[in-house]
Amino acid sequence: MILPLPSISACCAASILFQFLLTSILPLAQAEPIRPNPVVELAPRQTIIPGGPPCGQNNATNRRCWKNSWSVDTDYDLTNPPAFNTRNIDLHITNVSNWLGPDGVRKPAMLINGQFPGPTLEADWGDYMQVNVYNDMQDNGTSIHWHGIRQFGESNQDGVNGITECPIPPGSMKSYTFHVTQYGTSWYHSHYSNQYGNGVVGPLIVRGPASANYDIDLGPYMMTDYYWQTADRLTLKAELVSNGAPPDSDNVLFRGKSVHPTNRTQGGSYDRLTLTPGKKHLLRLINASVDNSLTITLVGHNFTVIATDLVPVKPIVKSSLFMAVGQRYDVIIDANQAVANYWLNATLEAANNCGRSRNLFPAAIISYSGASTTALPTNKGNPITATCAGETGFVPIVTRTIPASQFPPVSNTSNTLPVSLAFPTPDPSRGAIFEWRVRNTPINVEWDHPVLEYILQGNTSFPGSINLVDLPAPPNNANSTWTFWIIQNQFVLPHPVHLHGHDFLILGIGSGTFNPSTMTSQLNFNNPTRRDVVQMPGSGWVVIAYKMDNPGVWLMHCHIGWHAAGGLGVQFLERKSEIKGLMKLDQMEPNCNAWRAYAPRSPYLPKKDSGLKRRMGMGEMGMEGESPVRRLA
Ligand SMILES: *[C@@H]1O[C@H](CO)[C@@H](O)[C@H](O)[C@H]1NC(C)=O
Ligand SMILES: *[C@@H]1O[C@H](CO)[C@@H](O)[C@H](O)[C@H]1NC(C)=O
Ligand SMILES: *[C@@H]1O[C@H](CO)[C@@H](O)[C@H](O)[C@H]1NC(C)=O
Ligand SMILES: *[C@@H]1O[C@H](CO)[C@@H](O)[C@H](O)[C@H]1NC(C)=O
Ligand SMILES: *[C@@H]1O[C@H](CO)[C@@H](O)[C@H](O)[C@H]1NC(C)=O
Ligand SMILES: *[C@@H]1O[C@H](CO)[C@@H](O)[C@H](O)[C@H]1NC(C)=O
Ligand SMILES: *[C@@H]1O[C@H](CO)[C@@H](O)[C@H](O)[C@H]1NC(C)=O
Ligand SMILES: *[C@@H]1O[C@H](CO)[C@@H](O)[C@H](O)[C@H]1NC(C)=O
Ligand SMILES: *[C@@H]1O[C@H](CO)[C@@H](O)[C@H](O)[C@H]1NC(C)=O
Ligand SMILES: *[C@@H]1O[C@H](CO)[C@@H](O)[C@H](O)[C@H]1NC(C)=O
Ligand SMILES: [Cu+2]
Repeated sequence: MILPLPSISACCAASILFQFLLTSILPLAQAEPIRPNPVVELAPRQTIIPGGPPCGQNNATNRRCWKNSWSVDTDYDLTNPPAFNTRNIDLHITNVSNWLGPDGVRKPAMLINGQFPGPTLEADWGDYMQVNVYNDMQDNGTSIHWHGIRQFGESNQDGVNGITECPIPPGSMKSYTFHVTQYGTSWYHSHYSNQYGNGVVGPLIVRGPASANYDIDLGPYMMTDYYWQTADRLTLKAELVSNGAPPDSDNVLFRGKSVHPTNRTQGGSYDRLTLTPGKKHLLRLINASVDNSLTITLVGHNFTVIATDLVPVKPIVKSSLFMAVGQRYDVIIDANQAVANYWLNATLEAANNCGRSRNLFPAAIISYSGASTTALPTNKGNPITATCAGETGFVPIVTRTIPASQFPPVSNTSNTLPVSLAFPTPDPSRGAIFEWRVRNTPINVEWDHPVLEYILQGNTSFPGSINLVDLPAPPNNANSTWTFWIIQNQFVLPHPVHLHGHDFLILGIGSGTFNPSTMTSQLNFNNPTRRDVVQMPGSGWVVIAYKMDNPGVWLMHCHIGWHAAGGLGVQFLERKSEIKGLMKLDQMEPNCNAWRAYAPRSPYLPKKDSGLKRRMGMGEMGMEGESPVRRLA
């Protein structure tokens, strides 16, 4: 099971041969582990001279610097430290039917290495990661996405089943190998339907420079909504129009912990994070929710934001922070108050427009070292009124400015992506369902025929149902061409929109309908907020732009699990003629073949070939007595 380190190119010819022998000798029907090889050769290792010129060591008073030559000012899209290390990690995904959750309630769960959240993946800026994902479940495929990782030239490592790969079938293993060309805080999660809502999720942090000094890196601080029923069952409830709003979460967890929402004696405990008095602490906030957006406050303290998703920004002080699903903030907390315990509160918007929880006061404890380690904070703080509006006004350190003249001509509507809601009844026995559409299409990807396999086969007959936008090649393949998208929300609910493979510039956000012929002056082309998730307002619009410099296929979707499962996604095929030359697409074939051999044996597959892809009969007899809904979330 142990692979040789994929360190430098010399290793790889032998290991490709080994791979070939392995996959050709072993019958796929036995679902033997599939082990694709590293795809991109590593740059030579660089010697680090401690304290050497020109920037200096990264230390508490010099966080802007990194490894002598690199700093927070380095344009990471153009250059980043060569691979100093290869990070090898094994992730085993299991299905546990009677798991004792952190709040004292037993429930079915899917865990990574036996834990929830999964282990924190850690790397240094520029490292090469090799993550071996073992599917140790009986009845689901899986597919792990490294949220926010640019996957530059490595689209086939993005981990999106039906787009960049086939799902990994039960009993198989897949090695993901990729570079981390940016630094900061992110997370990884399953992209197999709503599997991440069952627990297949964990933090991913990449150490690098920072735009402000801090003393202590406290690591990831993941907050997530939490449900006692499985995501598979909840997805079926959430889709039904007759059920109204999606299910309330049973709890909100902080670093995987919380008290029981209604009965403190039943179990569970508040998460406690310790601060050192007088020191500045880096905390990496992650909203890994399925549905609930949270506004975070810390009694008696402010947050100094230094990064939005993976983009370092000029430090900005906030007394509260709204976090949409999938968003991250690196913040510095100054422990300059009295030694005591303080509440960290998450407040949800009251009208249920961005989620609701049975836990009415989700909270964790921030405890100064020296304070009681058991007492609860005494100061309840002042309640805030939370909204569903995203934070704005951040200024990225590495600037991006677009010539306004590049913005598509007025009256050009081909760059508009209307997002709408429909209520079809594809299956009369269940009634009307919520169907989310982009460009009037609910995305429905083909697990057994991912887009990159179309590219491998030279097949451009993409079905309309996969909602693929084949972007025209930029003139002369220039890396500096921007593509612009007006995302127009035709319904009252906001959506956190996430793009793979790129950080986008948020040129503007507003209410009502964006009219390009009269409203272009409202857009900011001069280094606006840049990130990989934007909160699009209900009945409003957002205009984004990204640079067409990353050949591959990139999903853009709502990060609310129920909405993505209900079709809210579109995918961009970028510079398709260059993809085959950049990555070894044939490496996906053993896994795809194993998946195609497995699928007919699954009690839940294949799905009925309607818009919903639901299979009746046998599929209804699973753990939750339900069947799959849609292939992508
Ligand atoms: C941090 O690094 C800077 C620049 O290399 C150096 O001048 C300073 O003395 C270092 N500080 C500490 C506390 O080591
Ligand atoms: C709270 O939980 C305890 C321990 O499980 C149980 O004995 C008690 O009946 C519960 N109280 C309520 C009001 O449900
Ligand atoms: C996470 O995002 C969801 C959806 O946007 C939101 O409802 C929830 O309040 C967020 N959670 C936090 C802790 O910010
Ligand atoms: C938090 O920020 C506000 C507004 O900038 C300021 O008035 C307040 O003093 C700050 N609080 C702390 C504890 O630094
Ligand atoms: C913070 O959470 C605690 C515990 O749930 C609660 O008592 C307090 O009222 C909350 N404070 C705010 C400002 O939400
Ligand atoms: C809209 O813009 C695209 C590219 O930006 C261009 O190919 C197309 O011809 C334009 N259409 C109209 C109607 O101007
Ligand atoms: C191309 O893909 C389409 C849709 O999956 C399929 O029907 C067709 O047979 C494929 N063509 C070739 C030449 O493989
Ligand atoms: C675009 O960037 C790639 C990768 O850095 C480089 O190989 C290529 O030459 C660039 N293309 C142009 C036209 O500059
Ligand atoms: C999880 O375990 C239950 C009970 O053993 C089983 O019914 C279900 O099919 C399993 N699910 C997966 C994804 O393996
Ligand atoms: C995954 O397994 C669960 C049972 O654990 C089942 O309800 C669900 O339908 C399965 N999903 C797929 C797409 O196989
Ligand atoms: Cu949504």
